Amino acid sequence: MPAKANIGVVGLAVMGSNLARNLASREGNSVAIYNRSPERTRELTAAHPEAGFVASESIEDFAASLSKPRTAIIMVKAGTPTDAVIDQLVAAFEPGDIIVDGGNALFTDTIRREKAVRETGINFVGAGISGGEEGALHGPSIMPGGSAEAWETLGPILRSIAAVAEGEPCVTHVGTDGAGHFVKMIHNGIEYADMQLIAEAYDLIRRGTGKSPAEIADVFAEWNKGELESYLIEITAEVLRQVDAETGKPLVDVILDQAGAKGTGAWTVQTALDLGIPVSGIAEAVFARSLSSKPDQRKAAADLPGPAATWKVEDAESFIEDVRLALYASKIVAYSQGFDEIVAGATEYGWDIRKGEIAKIWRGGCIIRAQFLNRITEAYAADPNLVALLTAPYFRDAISRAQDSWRRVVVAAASAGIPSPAFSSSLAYYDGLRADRLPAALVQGQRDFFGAHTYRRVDKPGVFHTLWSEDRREVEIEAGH
Ligand code: NBP
Repeated sequence: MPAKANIGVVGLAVMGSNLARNLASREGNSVAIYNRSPERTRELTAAHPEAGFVASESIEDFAASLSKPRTAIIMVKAGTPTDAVIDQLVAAFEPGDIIVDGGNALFTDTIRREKAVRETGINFVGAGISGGEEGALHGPSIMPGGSAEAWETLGPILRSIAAVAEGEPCVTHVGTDGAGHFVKMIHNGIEYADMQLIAEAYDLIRRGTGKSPAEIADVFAEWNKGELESYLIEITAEVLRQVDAETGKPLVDVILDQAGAKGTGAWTVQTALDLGIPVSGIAEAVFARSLSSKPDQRKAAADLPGPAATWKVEDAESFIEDVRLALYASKIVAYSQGFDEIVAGATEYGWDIRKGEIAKIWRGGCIIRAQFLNRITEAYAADPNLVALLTAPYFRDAISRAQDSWRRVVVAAASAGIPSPAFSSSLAYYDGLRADRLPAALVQGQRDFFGAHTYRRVDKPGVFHTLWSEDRREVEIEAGH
């Protein structure tokens, strides 16, 4: 009888295989593996004898190959495949065992699954895992939810495989049931915004200065040495430098300009709408991908009038610096909005999420890893109840430095007819937030006019309705407190 494994992986496509290899490479782990189609299991075992996998071709054998409490990470396609595997594991496992879903589940599915599995006495943990296939192999950022009891067993295992940033593993117990997948969803939403902002910056620089993609790659490489330092800025330089082997053109000019999406950005926005949280930067990023992927509409609209395409800035160097600052300010807005959604989700679902810890575990392994996450951790350490991230002293200063540039860039883009939905919506959000008075007063008036929705007054407490069509008197509906 071979020695039992302390951890198992179910689902051996790219993510599961890499995660299993990562687990096997860490001191003290013995890894059991199982996949629905046994060919994948055999291939992985044969390709990586050094991993010493304990391979099974039935879920029963897989369960029997694990030491107790049995702990298995599911890495299958999100949705019904995940439910199917959970059902199989629940049948094969015992109370006290731990089932981890490491796929990209919708957090409400995780809440539902956790509740159902808990009733059997088995622990269920929804764990967001970010970093793509490279991260899974070398060290992802991991966002586990679930019970404190499950975390006791799982914590050391996940710490052993997570990315390390400044000496600390990029994993923390985020909160109960769906908290981990919720935070992973927000991570992805911020990732959408970050990518769109970078794309807008590239587009404006290219059209405004006439620089080539390779020259703009140098600009991004330079930016990556400063406050914008991040994985996405780094890879942007690499993508822009790439030349297409077939045509000799910059690869970015050969790639069809229709961006795909797998849904986590849309989930972030849908959830934000339910929670009433404005995440306009993220929403514009999701919509920009949708717009790009409407070739028929784009073709039909291609001859609609707009400014001539001959726009060039006078001073390329100062424009590029303006774009850099506009990008930084808009990025602060995207993170601030993302953290607002985390706070609202935590309140709605009863999670005790430590915001500073979330920023910390995003510093390594994941797609949005960035130098400035340290500033977010510091901001929440200084004031755990910070009402809006962008009002923290560091970010307030950064936006003060950036705002003139930000406005110039948005004006230039609008005048030149270049779409910059994420830059401009972030600026509008910023101006909305800091406004002394908003035209929401007029909206309330309209609502009261057609729907008797009432309004409150600036000069006295209470709830009021105006008798618009009769004698235009105001009546008090409820006494103020
Ligand atoms: P896929 O999402 O492509 O799923 C393929 C795996 O699901 C295979 O192991 C397949 O088994 C299994 N599977 C399916 Br499909 N239906 C099944 C069923 N009814 N019962 C049992 N197994 C079933 O794999 P992936 O790209 O490695 O991603 C795995 C998870 O990680 C997903 O939830 C994904 O969203 C998430 N994720 C992916 C990335 C990424 O960069 N790819 C990043 C972060 C998270 P088979 O071999 O028998 O068909």
